[in-house]
Amino acid sequence: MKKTFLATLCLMTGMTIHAQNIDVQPKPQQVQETAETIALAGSYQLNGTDEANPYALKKLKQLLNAESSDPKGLKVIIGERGDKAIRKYTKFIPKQDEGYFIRISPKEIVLAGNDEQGTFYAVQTLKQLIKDNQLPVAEITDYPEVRFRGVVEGFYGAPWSHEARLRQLKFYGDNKMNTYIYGPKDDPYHSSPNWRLPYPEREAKQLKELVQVAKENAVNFVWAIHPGQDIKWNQKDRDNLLDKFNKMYDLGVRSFAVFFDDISGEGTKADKQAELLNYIDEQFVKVKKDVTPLIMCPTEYNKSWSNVKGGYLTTLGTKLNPSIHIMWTGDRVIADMYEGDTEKGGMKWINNLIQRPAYVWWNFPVSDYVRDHLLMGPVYGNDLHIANLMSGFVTNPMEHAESSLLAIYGVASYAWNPDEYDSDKAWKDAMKAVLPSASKELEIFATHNSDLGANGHGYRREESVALKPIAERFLNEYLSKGTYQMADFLSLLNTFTQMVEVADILMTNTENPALIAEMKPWLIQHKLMGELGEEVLALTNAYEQGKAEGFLRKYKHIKALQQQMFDVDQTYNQNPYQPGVKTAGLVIKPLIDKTFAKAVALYNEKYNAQLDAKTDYMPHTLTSDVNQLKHLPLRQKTNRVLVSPANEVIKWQGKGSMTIELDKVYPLMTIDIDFGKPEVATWGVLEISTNGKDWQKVDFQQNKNRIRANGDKTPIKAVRFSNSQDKEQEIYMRNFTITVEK
Ligand code: LOG
Repeated sequence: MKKTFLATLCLMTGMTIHAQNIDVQPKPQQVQETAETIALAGSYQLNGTDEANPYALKKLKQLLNAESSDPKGLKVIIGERGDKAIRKYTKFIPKQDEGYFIRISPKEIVLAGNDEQGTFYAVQTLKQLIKDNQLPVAEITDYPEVRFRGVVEGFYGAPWSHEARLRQLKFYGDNKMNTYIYGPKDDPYHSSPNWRLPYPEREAKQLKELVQVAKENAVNFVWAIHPGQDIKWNQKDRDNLLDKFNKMYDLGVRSFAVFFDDISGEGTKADKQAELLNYIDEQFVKVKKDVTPLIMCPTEYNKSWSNVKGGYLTTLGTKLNPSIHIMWTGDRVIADMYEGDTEKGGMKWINNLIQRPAYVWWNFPVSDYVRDHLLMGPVYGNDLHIANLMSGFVTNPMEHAESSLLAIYGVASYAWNPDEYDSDKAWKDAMKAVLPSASKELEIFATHNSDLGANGHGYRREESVALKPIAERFLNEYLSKGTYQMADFLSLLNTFTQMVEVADILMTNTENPALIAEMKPWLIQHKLMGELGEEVLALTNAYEQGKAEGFLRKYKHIKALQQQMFDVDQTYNQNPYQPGVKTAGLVIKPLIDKTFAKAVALYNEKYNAQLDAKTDYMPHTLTSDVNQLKHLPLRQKTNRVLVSPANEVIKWQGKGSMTIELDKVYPLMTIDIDFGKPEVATWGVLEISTNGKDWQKVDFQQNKNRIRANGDKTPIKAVRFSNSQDKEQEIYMRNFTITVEK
């Protein structure tokens, strides 16, 4: 009501108001609109077509369905600063890179970019303005606050498919992201030792296509190389690198990056890295002329891994040519960005050291260290007022390309206009963009699939936010008094039923098959979790009503559901890192498990029974004074206990140790270790203990990187591995498996 009144008032007085009806994502910097709309004419007199950005023009023609110009049609003027057709509007065009000005009036439509990129974005905005064949009479002045916005395909695990990438590039164009950095860790031609080799024909052809499609969507395709693990600091490897870059150049690539993350040894030297980058800058970038400034990812790419006194970052800061961007993941590997200061941390801290604004590599929603989780929650946590402290902001996504689009959309919105960023709105709009036919169902699923669970990096996300207070109240009352409020019971029941419903609806959705295929294991698990919740509530109810038989019936069904969930966990998504399928782990699963345990305890007491209330849990523990080890999850597979592998280099300080304590004493079969290094025997000591207190050293054989100790069925309660010396060791946690007899 109020809105209509205001709008009418505006129309009568010719006054304009801030965006009310216009709903464009990322949110434009300035919108002036009236309540008036114009109907799309069907025929258009196109002006500026000979000078305007051809890709923008192509999109415009598709959008208006106007292949050719009609002198009697509605006047549409398109172009960028300097073009004849839009000269009259120059003073309205914002001076910012990629900025644009749009005017929609009954007389004409003006799409004026500050540069070619800007014109393209003007068309993208126009596309979002069309509703029911109408356009609002309005003016928009817009530009991004962060210069480079996009995605770094930089995770470990299966690289995205060619089809997935094509779809991504279009999505970036639609959402005004201008950067795609290609750097999947598991592409052998990106990393050691094969970075020196050219791509085989098929891959080369696909990359060429990606570069072209990126161009059509106003996205810079940046090809990254990851040579640090085995690079030699000599002319030969310089030539190898430039040969490779030249091959990529021939495929059309005009933007390049060099990554030195997650390496150890010679390759980590700052002065050598800087020399190489400057060499590429001078011998390649500056020579080619049409190549954009280099991007590099340092070895000390986050504060917790950097040793300021060691001088690594300062060396890069002083030696690297000023045009070269330096990437940064924040205070930790997985971290959110904030202003900070030069003393303690944050953007100001790093910028001071590297003498330029950092190029942010945001490690969300990447899930390569929590592969059993799907991260579909909203984008939040980054400061909204630090755009001027960064040169770029790219997100590292999940190996699940479609599912990552929710977060990518949020990042697109954040990086364009951070001051106006609305996390919840961007998240909901993303779901409408990704799965319009079932966005509500997707929202419910995503609400419960946001957190990462306990993990080595300590990064967590909110989950099941609306349900949390209800779950807490229910649990408090039920655990302490065995009672609950009916209203809470009913809202929990409603939530569980909804989980079942949305899982079914999404599983059969055909609108976005790639998305549904990625989500499938989690949808199956989600449905089971909903059913489990329903039945656990029914169990509490049966107890309360004194129905012992009904209780036992529900109990049996619950056990069967738990078994099915375990089977799903053991069957789907069986990667060697964090295999399995976890869902709703932050609020809902603990709620269900604790309620179940309490109901069973009440029953056992009343009927003097001994029903087992165990839900799945990890009975063994890992402790360590090595920071990067202490949060690594354990896994149990029949008769084996394993430490989850980590992707990055682990700095194992002198005298540091790691202990795995089992729930009880078992006969030891073998201990298998792979630290990715051959010389472990010179510093490492392996010990076992029958009681967790007294230790006995065990011998092991080493074959290249693999270590094995035979247990001869010695009874063990705990295993310990220590760095016996004072010197820090750099290792990879590839494998640590204790096999026992069960
Ligand atoms: C890697 C990255 C990986 C991410 C999350 C950077 C700069 N490098 O710990 O490839 O996807 O963390 O696991 C990294 O973040 N290493």
